[in-house]
Amino acid sequence: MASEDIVSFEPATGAELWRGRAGDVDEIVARARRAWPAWAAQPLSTRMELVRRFANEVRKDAEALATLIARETGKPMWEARTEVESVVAKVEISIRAYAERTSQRKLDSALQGTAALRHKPHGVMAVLGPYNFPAHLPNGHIVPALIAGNAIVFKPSEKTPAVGEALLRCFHRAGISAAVIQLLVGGPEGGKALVAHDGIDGVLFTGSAHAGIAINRKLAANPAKIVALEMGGNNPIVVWDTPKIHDAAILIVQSAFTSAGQRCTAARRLIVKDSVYEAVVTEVKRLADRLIVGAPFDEPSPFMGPVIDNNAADGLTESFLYLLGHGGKAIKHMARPQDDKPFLSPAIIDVTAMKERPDVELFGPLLQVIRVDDFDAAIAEANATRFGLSASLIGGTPADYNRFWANVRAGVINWNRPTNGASSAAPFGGVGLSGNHRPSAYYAADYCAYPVASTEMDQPRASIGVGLREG
Ligand code: UN1
Repeated sequence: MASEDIVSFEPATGAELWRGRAGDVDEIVARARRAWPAWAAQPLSTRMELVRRFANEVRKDAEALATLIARETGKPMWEARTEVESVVAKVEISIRAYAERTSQRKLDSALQGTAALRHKPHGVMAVLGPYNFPAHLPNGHIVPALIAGNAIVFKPSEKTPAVGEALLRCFHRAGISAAVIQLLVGGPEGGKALVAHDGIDGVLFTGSAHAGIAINRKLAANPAKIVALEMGGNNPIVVWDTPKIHDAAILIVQSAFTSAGQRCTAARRLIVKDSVYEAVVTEVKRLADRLIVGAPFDEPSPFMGPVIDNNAADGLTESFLYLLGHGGKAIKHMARPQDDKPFLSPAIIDVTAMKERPDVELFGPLLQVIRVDDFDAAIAEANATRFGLSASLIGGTPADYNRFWANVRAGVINWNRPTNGASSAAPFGGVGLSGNHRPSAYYAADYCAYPVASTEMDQPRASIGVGLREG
C-alpha cells in the first residue's frame, strides 16, 4: 500500500488541484477500531450535539467549501452552494430519522419486567463516496452512521480527495475525534483493500453499478458485513398529453442536463407520445441550444459545467457515436469545443429505430429519445432497464399517473416533477441494479444500526410451573 500518489485536477482548467499519498489501510482501520468503543459509549445526546456543531462548522466555511467543490468537480458555483446547503440540512434530518426509525422503545408493559427494542451501531463503517456530489452524498452516510455510534473510514472518490479532506476537517473542528472519522486517500485498489478488511463491519457505497457489484461480489462470502449500495440508473421520463409543452421541456432539460447529466437520478431516456413528439422534442432542443456550458465561476453563470475528466468526455462522445452508428438519429449533436477539456454540449438522440439499445448508465449530458404510440408501450419502455432508480411522468391524467406509479419499477417516482433533486427527507434508493434494498437519505438510519430485542428484570425471579417432581 501507501505508494501511489493520488492527484486531482480541476476539470474546467486541467490544473492540478490536490496531491497526496495513498493512505495505509491497515493502520487507519486499526486506529478506527481502537476509537470505536468509546465513541459508541457516548450518550446519544453528545453525538447529536457534535454533529450539530459539525453543521455549524460547515456553515462557517460554506463559501470556501462551495468554491472547492466547484473547482474539483467543475460544477457551477450556484450548484456547489446548494450542495453545501444539503450537507448542513442532512444533520437535522438524520437526527429526526434516528429518533423515528432506530431509537429505543419499550415494547409492551409485560407483566414480568420490560421488553425493549434498542439499536446498536455496527462498529467501523467504510464510506466510499462518488465524485458528482463529493460532499453531500458521502455525508449522507457519514452523519447517520456517526449518530448511531459507528466510527468511520471515509474514502472519497480519487477524483475528489480535496473535498473529502475539507469535509473531514469540519467534523474534526466540531470536536469529533480524528480517530472516529478518518480519511483514506486512495484509488480503486485502496477501496478494495478497505471493503475486504477484517476490521470493517459495514460498507456504505455511492457510485456506479459496476463498482457496487464488485463490492457485493467481494463480500459475498461475508454476510456479517452490512453493505448499502446506492448505484446508478437508466432513468425514464415519460411525456404524455399536456398543453404545457414549454414547462414539460424545462422539466426534461432539468432532469437530463443538470450537473452535466452526472446525477444518478438524471433522465437518460425521454419516452414521448407520438402525438406530442414534434412539439416536445422541438421545444427541448430549443432550450438545450440555449443552455450555457461553462466553467464554475464564469459570468453569466453557466447552467452546467464540464464532465469530470477527459476520459469521461471521451467515453460519452464514443457512446454518442455508437448510438448514431447503430440506428440513432441525432436531434442535437454532442459537441466538444475544446479537445483537451471535458466540456460537452447537451446532446439529444432519437433511438426509436435502434434494434438493441444498450441498457447502460451513460453518465453525462446525453438524452435518448424513444417515440411510443400508447401508454402500455410507454410503461414497457420505462421498465426496459435492469436499473430502477427514478422515473417521472410529465402530463397525463391522474389515472395515467396511478398506472405509471403502480407499474413502473423505481425507488423514486414523480409526476410533473424532474427525475432528479430527490428530497433528503425521504428515503432515497432504487431497485434492480440501482441498489441492494438499503435506501439512503431518510432511511440511512436503518443500515447504520442493528436492532437488539431485550426482555429485562432487575432481579432473577423465576418458577417452573409444570413437570416438576416434588422435592
Ligand atoms: C438527486 O436526486 O440528484 O440526500 C440526488 C440524498 C438525496 C440525493 C438526491 N437527496 O441522498
